[in-house]
Amino acid sequence: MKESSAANIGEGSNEKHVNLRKREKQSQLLISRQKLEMATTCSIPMIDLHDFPNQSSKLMAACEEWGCFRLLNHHDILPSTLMSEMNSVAKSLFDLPVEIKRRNLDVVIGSGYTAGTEKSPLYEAMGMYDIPVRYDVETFCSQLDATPHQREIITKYVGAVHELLMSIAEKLAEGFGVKSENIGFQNWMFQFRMNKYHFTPQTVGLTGVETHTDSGFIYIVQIDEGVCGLEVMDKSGHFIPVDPHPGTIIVNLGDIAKVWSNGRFCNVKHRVQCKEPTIRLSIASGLLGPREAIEPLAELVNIDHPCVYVPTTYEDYRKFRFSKDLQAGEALVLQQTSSFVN
Ligand SMILES: O=C(O)CCC(=O)C(=O)O
Repeated sequence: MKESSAANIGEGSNEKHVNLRKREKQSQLLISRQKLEMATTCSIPMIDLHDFPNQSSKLMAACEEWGCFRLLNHHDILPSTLMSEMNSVAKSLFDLPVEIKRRNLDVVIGSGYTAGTEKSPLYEAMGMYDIPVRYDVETFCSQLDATPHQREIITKYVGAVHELLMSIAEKLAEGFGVKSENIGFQNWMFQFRMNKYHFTPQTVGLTGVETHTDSGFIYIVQIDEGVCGLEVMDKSGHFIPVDPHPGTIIVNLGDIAKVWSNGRFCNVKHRVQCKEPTIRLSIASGLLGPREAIEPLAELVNIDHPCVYVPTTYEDYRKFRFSKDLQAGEALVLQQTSSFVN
């Protein structure tokens, strides 16, 4: 009796195991097919926000293979009118006298107003770091003498883009079978940055921003509707242009996404090249990481996949990367656990 019931239990669990393996195989096959499709079309993947959970495996494949994608159907959260209004506000804020723009002070190195550095002479930027804890929209607007209309647009935009980042982060957690409520993305640090590239006929062919990875988790980049220039590096080391595509927005994964996913996600290398003799604007908003230590998701660490990175806080990692002047993800190699260091 005991034996037979043990045998029945064994049969049932065996069947479950076979089904599980079958499903795992099917989803691996699907991801491989999607990776192949992406590699052969030579353009970054497109993810439709309206088509979840159907697009979940496509999203995960995009994050593993490219570390970036175009997002479609995000307008319920971030309407296109708000995006173009924000673009106009950014344009007019960059037109302010430099002594006003300089009031946008750094919270950490490089987070506030910056213009024409030795490495990036064509680049100018303004931003808020760790909103709303260490730099809030009100302070930013007051320092820049923003009009009531500009304040309204910036406030709405920052709120919408944060909501969109939450929605993407949630889908990434779900893709790993993890409940996003347990992660607390809401409390993660959040940054907003407006970029201006002073491109002229003389600068065509030059670099606007050097090859780099983003240090945080995920970034939404609104690129100038009419001006090309952004390029992302594919797995083979070639730069692929990411030109404006109406109705879409770019999402990039940074170094913290690679840590969080225990090395599975790609922290995309990217740069901005001057391709047209025209001023170019972009607006980047990033979910950076938790205030406490970040380490690989426990669900992704097991005997076959040991923990790749030592725990660190986002800010310590950011400082470390900056102090070593390793801006293209190389600093992450120095954060690997002893089992990964040669
Ligand atoms: O301007 C762009 O298109 C991209 C900006 C960028 O590289 C960044 O925000 O990290």
